[in-house]
Amino acid sequence: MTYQAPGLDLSKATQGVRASRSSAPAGVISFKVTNTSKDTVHEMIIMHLEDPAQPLPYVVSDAKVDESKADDRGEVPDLAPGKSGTLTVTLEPGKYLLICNQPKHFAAGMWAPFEVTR
Ligand SMILES: [Cu+2]
Repeated sequence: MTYQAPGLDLSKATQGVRASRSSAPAGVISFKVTNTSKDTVHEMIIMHLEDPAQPLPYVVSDAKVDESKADDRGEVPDLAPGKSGTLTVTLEPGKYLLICNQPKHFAAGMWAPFEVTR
């Protein structure tokens, strides 16, 4: 996959982000996010992909996507296990990635593509 960070082997991914739908029309979009894990804090960040062919900027020493260099469009921050949160944003057409950026989680497979259509 083109979304993985350089040097990461996602074939052993142990975590994931599952979106109930993979696209939505442009405009106001609400995300309801639930952390279905039993013991781990997760979050959900919407990253707009300027160039979907390029991987997100990744800081290996932090084991995180570099949020300051990515096009962050909003997030549901730290959700305790079993908790839910909502986020309403206005998105223009394009390719996005829904990620969890707790340390090591992106590399463990916590991302899902999302498309905003016209
Ligand atoms: Cu996570």
